[in-house]
Amino acid sequence: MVEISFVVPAYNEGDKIFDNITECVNALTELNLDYEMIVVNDGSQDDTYKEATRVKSERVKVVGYPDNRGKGYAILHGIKQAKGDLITFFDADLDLNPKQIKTFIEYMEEREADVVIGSKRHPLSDIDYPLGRMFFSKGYNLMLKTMLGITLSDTQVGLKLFKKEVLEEIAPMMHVKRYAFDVEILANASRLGYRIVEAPIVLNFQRGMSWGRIRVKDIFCMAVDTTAVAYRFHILQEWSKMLITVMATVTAFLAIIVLYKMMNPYAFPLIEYRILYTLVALGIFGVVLNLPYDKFSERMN
Ligand SMILES: Nc1nc2c(ncn2[C@@H]2O[C@H](COP(=O)(O)OP(=O)(O)OP(=O)(O)O)[C@@H](O)[C@H]2O)c(=O)[nH]1
Ligand SMILES: [Mg+2]
Repeated sequence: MVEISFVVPAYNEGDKIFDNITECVNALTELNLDYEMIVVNDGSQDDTYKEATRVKSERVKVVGYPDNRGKGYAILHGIKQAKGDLITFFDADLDLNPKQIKTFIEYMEEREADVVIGSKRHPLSDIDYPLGRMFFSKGYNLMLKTMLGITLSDTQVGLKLFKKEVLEEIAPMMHVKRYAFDVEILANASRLGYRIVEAPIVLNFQRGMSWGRIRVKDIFCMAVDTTAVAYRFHILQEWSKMLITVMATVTAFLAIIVLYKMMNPYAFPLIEYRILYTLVALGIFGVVLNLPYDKFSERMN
């Protein structure tokens, strides 16, 4: 049994992956950790897989599959093969120095945490990160607070440490495989009563362009995926299917009355248009809230 497994998702990281894994191996050896590293090639179109396998270390295992399925899917794939008592998600671009895991392990022990996540907003963090991204991250965090009641200051940092049993319980429940993966894991961990603690990080943004690899489409998909997570957490749990069916039926019935009244102005003289419109609008609102956002987001992914 190894002490700690590093799961490293990698997508089109061919130009850096050899150097980055080598740097990781050196850093973790220096820390004297009993570790394994599972690099998951997430259907890269470049030579990520070939470059990663150039690293000759019995502690490094490179796995993968042909099609790109998203960071979350890659991590779940890696977790299945992990043998450590602790499991770390670690981004391959090395925005974060792997040695920081030492602080995370200390935080886990000292604060009796089940999960330790890095936070750009921790008072002890040292951040070199584009302003636009910082702004976006703050906005996203506000969205999480409103929609999911998540009070963590930052869910998106590419270094997270979990006790194995947390992931054993949560991994089979995961729906999101791409954009809101971290949020879904943390929301589940918190719902199940696991203790999540935030740790400081030193972050050096490595991607040249100020927005890194994030595109407008990614921001849109992230909002959809996050809505899907919130949908599963609140609406799905609180509203029964029967209520949705009744609401849709009543709304359809009222809409028919409105149409009928439009064609026959003297029909139902006691029922006012105002009331009918309000009820139909409320009904539509209720039905829209209950649309299967999770199916939609799965298809987008
Ligand atoms: N963008 C992206 N990254 C993936 C994917 N699958 C795995 N990854 C890996 O997930 C990690 C995080 O992805 P990044 O593109 O760095 O995401 P980010 O850190 O939010 O964005 P940047 O600031 O541009 O680095 C990296 O190790 C990627 O190689 C994928 O489908 N898309
Ligand atoms: Mg990155």
